[in-house]
Amino acid sequence: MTPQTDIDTTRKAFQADLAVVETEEGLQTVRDRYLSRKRGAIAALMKSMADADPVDRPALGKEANALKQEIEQAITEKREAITASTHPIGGIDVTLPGRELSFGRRHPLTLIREQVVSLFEAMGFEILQGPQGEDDYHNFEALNMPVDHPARDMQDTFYLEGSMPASDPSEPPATLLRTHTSGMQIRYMESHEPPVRIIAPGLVYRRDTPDLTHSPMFMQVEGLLVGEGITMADLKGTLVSFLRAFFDADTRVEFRPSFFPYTEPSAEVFISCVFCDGHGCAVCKETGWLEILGCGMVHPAVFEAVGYDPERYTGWAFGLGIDRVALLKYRVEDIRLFYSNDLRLLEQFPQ
Ligand code: 2NL
Repeated sequence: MTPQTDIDTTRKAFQADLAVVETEEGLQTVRDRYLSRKRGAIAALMKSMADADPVDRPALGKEANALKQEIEQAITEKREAITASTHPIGGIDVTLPGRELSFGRRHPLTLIREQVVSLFEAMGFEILQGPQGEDDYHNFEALNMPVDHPARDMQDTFYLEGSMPASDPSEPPATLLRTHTSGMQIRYMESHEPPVRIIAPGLVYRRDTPDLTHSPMFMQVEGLLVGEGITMADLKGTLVSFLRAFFDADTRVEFRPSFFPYTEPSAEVFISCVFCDGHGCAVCKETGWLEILGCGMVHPAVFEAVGYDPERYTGWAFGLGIDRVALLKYRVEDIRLFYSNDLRLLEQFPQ
């Protein structure tokens, strides 16, 4: 082969190679094949000049140089064409997926609270909100828990140092962190005549040593219904409907006698275990039942305290631990996880 034919074949080969290039990586491979200083086809051509007739050498050298420039030019143009097609706007590839935004999510306790609240809202209950700092009267006294009641013990209740001034000057100052949300319901009854249908969700505080099932701050929902002719049948009907709507349509519900100072009679409510359907498992400790809430008929002393005539009105109330329901529903093993602000936990709950 003469150097002249080498030049012609190299040009043809390059044009064929370039024609099928589609990516920047492919273009780089072709560039190396022809322009690499050591292994490139042009470098080989230049070397072969040594074998050419000295008379032809200048012309051939010129032609080989021209081919080199031609190849450089073609590669530059091709590179621009590739860039333009993959990054149409100022070198930005608008076809790439965007960076994912990280959205805030609702806390698992908020999710459960919202579900509970919306089921009672659908039954016509009104939602109450109130302060977490309470006075002794609304947290204990009005709820038939006299001064010597054990729940009032320093061991069980967080008392505030000094005392927090009330936002409303006609209210007594807060002296403790509420141990249940009942204070809001007492206030409501003080200012409203029956019928009463209210639900009071919120954070409450008790002096417990934290462990798997205890946290000094936890969330509660209390419900209260007062009217004329209200009986325990109303309590049972409403709670069974709620529990079947919240857990499962064929959840079995059992009311077992209990004691609370503010209700008489009182009951603890159990549901058939949502994990084993009552057959017995680790969650229900082989009993087939899960304790889910406490309830009862409002004690006449509570009605006396808020100025309702206990001969005329009767009512029922319940208290439900949101944390406990969330632990069961989401199968979280440690209540403290709900208060540790760990995103690895918080990102897991269906919104
Ligand atoms: C439980 C028990 C209960 C109530 C809360 C209540 C409120 C008023 C009057 C009467 Cl204003 N009762 N609340 C009644 C019975 C039980 O909670 O085990 N909670 C986790």
